[in-house]
Amino acid sequence: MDSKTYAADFLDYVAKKDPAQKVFHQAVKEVVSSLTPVLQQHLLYIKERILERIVEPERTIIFRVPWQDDKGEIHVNRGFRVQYNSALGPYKGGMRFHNTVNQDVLKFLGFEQVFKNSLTTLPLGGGKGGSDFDTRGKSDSEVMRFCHSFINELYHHIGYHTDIPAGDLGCGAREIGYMFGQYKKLTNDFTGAFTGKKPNWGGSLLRPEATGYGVAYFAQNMLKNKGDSLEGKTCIISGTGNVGIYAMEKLTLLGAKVVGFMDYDGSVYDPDGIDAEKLAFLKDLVFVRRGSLKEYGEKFKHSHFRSGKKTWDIPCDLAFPTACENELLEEDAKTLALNGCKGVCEGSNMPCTPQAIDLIKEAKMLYSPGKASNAGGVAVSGLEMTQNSMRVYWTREEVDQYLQRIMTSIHTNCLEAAAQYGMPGDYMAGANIFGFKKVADAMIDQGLV
Ligand code: 2IT
Repeated sequence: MDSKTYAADFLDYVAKKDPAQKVFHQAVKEVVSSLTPVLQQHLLYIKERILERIVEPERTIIFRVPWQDDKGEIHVNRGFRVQYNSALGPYKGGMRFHNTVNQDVLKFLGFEQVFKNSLTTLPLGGGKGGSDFDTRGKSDSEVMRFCHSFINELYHHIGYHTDIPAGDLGCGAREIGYMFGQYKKLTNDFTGAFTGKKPNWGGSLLRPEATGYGVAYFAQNMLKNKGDSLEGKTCIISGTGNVGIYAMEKLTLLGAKVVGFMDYDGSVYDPDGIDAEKLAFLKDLVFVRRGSLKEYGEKFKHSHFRSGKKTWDIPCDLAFPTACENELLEEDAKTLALNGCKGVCEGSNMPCTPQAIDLIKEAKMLYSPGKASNAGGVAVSGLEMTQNSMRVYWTREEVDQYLQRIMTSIHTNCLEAAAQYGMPGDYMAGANIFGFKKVADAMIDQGLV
């Protein structure tokens, strides 16, 4: 069978099966586009119908989440957990609490997670969950009541050897704490059934920093492979959440100069670059006071806030999208290319649109897909599980060493897989191929289940 025709027919089949799930289709297409040479060489994957099996979550749980606000009003949200693939280990992946959450978004995120987790080299299956509940504007007690209600149903379906949720957009240590508390109450069992816990009751040091640090390590590896380094490189970043802020911190520590970043309201251009003092201010502004970046622009000389503007027109050597899916469009990629940008390293999941990716590749920029360069977060979640199993705590330095080693392995594995299948230097192809093969082979070993 011709693998190109098979892949095209397969994408048609996926689109017809769930016509409304557009972001999910985008994620599937991105993976399958890299797999033609793999399918050609390993017809067993076609015979075993691995693609048809791998796009279907093993199980999806959808449930009612009723909760009361501080005034006593009753609200109903929808809860989800997509238990995507357990060929390599228990389902593992974050929870997104945001009003844009629906089954389409969680299937895309869960699908990505399967390959990302495979890339980490750790024994992790893939899953994702969440709710259309928006944590923004809610009090702590409202968030607690919501999280408890959410777990009143979900506790039946998760567990230390089954499915281990963590955070994602709108779900941080506070939400993990409330969910863990209720899980423990209902099961009477103190186990590492969640990651992203606070370090004083089972969390791993460096988990909050891990995704952002990992992105910086991955960029460092990409440049090193070209005989270059981060030293003196100007960088721009998009989101100013956990991923963005800690990417800025590590990039700065590694000698780069972060000159632009943004939030929902606009972006900051700081030609002098961020430093330790400015980062401390930013962390307090974003994590503690939840204020606007406007304050940064007013406080630091030479920097200014650009209301309503994205960050991508700020000239840079490297760009790091770290906010959400489809945040970097074709026209943004064009601007980056015109400004001489040398690489785009994804910190969020699927931030570049397919058209933007084509343009980035045509312009011969380095490009790393999120499932490779943002895998540091879930990798340290895996290390949190290991520490919980052993009932030990590792130091920051120990976790950081593991993280660096894992990011280097992911980088090497991507390059080797891409070269092996005739696409040298293509990190996207390499990530998809390496991630896919490991899961596919395990599925074949385990039979039709
Ligand atoms: O997208 C991701 O990799 C995450 N939200 C983290 C998942 C995890 O289990 O730590």
